Amino acid sequence: CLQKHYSVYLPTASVVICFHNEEFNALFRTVSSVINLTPSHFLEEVILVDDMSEFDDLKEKLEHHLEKFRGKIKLIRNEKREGLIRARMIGASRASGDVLVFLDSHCEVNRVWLEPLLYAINKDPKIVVCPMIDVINEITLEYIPSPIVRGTFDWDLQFKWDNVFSYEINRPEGPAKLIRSPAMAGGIFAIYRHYFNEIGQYDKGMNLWGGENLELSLRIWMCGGQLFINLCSRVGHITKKHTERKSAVMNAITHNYLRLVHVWLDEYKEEVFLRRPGLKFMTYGNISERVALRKRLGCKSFQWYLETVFPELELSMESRLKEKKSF
Ligand code: UD2
Ligand code: MN
Repeated sequence: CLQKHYSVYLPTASVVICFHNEEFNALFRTVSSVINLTPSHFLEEVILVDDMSEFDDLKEKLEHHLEKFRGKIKLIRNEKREGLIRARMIGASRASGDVLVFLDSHCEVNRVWLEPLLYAINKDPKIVVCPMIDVINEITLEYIPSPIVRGTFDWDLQFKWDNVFSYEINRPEGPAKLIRSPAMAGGIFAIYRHYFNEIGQYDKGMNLWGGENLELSLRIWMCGGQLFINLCSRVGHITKKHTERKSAVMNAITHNYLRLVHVWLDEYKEEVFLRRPGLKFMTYGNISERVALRKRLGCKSFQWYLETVFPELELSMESRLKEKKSF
């Protein structure tokens, strides 16, 4: 990766960072690492979206400290808590760079983190690309590089990191830099701004936290795009243990998952209900706009996704028997 030189003629980026009650130092470090380690001709702006934080030092003190980055920073304050999904859409709507780069508010980017992402998108605007996400220890802030992994999930719709097949890395033309990933973790990725709008941004009916990563991953793959991890771009992220999630967040996760299940999983939603039968009878709001979007974009079936992108996701015995019968 270090040998690769990138042209100065790459698209520009708007970096969008949403935060709710973030530690001042973590947020400030995220912003300053972006400003210091991104060549300024690629960085259109950093857009901070304060999702109704209550912490005092995120008010005047933050504005005071951001003064030194004047010209590159836009700070938007939500008037009510929107949740990270709608907050990102608010940030994206104010962006003017060619590419949107989303970051969590407790990250640290590395040298040459952005160029590989822009380079991939410049080649194909329907490529959505994530960096390798390294772990920053929550207590010690030790920086721990991650091994090469790809993003997947199980039928509980839990996102996880999985091994990458060696043929994905060792290509006849040399070691690959882009690894196909069935899903993204959600927090850190780059997408061409017009493409983000064209494929329907996010589901604005999703609340607070959770599920949007999987929804976007399925939408990208099923509707004609591709999702990759670029091994030459590395961003550290403070991984927090969510020991006790508030019940509002738990409710949002269920609500958001149900929305994506009903829009994207077709008959395979039964796999999810098989594991959590209670979900089958729960409400999830109005999804007609998202169903219409899927139709308008002419997206492929979830079966196609399983066969083509993620054949490793195993079906339950019950469904396999059903499949055999219909065969
Ligand atoms: C992961 C993603 C995260 C998001 C989430 C699922 C990474 C590194 N992180 O969880 O980006 O996709 O999965 O939804 O892939 N925030 C708000 N408003 C809220 C809640 C959160 O602005 O109501 C902000 C928060 O301050 C942070 C970001 O959203 O900057 C993500 O939240 P997180 O760090 O709690 O999510 P994480 O890393 O556990
Ligand atoms: Mn995070």
